Amino acid sequence: LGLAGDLRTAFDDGELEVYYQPKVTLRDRRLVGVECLARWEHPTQGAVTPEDFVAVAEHTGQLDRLTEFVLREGLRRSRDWALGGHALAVAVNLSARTLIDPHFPDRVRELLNEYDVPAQLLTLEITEAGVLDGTDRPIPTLRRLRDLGVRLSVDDFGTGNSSLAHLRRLPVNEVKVDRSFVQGMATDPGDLAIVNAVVTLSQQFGLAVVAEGVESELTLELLQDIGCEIGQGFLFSRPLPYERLEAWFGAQV
Ligand code: G
Ligand code: G
Ligand code: NA
Ligand code: MN
Repeated sequence: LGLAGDLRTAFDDGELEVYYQPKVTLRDRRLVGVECLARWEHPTQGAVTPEDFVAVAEHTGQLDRLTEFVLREGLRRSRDWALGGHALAVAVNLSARTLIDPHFPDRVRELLNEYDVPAQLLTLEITEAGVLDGTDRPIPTLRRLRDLGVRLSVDDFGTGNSSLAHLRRLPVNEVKVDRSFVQGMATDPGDLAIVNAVVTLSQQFGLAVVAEGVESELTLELLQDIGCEIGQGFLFSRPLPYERLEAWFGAQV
């Protein structure tokens, strides 16, 4: 596959970039953090989707490099914001196989030290399917990350076949309700019921809940009625290059 070699060059030539999507309070749209999302603009093929290049990275031994690149970018921005007087929480997506890498927690600890960012400002997002793979293999890594003080979030929640009961046994801090349910909740009573159930139970377990894929004012109102506190979606902002994120944030205050 041509993309494999191209990805190697992409790292060296700066074709990879990180975009930042705001997470906001649903009550007053205050910025509470950003999700880091990798982007690759291929010189001839144009934008390659993250699904595609994450798969290429996994199959060509470049996954650690990709993850470290995104972590470094996010931590650098977080540190810069702290120097400017604001704490910026950053969230980075992990692949399932990173969760079974016994060296990963040490790498995270080293990077937090290098960038001098408090662990509490870093959230690692793991998909429900990745963390609940039917085995307990990811749990030691999750525990070690938690012991560092890093926050853990279960992404795309509701799409896997794990139960809310299983969620309670995981050492995680946050649940992100999958955007398919959030997008459907204004028109489909079943989706509304699912979002309601996930939000209510997560709160009873002491977990933060983020609704992803908030695209309309009506959805926002429904989420407020349910008591969901944090959201992310095109209604607030698309993922943005760092300079535009700063402008977006500047316009808020
Ligand atoms: O940004 P976008 O919606 O196109 O992202 C598509 C998918 O790619 C999402 O599921 C997102 O979590 C994933 N993704 C984006 N950046 C990264 C990354 O740096 N690492 C991993 N593993 N997945 C990522
Ligand atoms: O799987 P994950 O949650 O990491 O996916 C993140 C992706 O979701 C990003 O690539 C982002 O572009 C996309 N996304 C974020 N907000 C919205 C939204 O409101 N609507 C849609 N359709 N996609 C969104
Ligand atoms: Na994510
Ligand atoms: Mn998601």
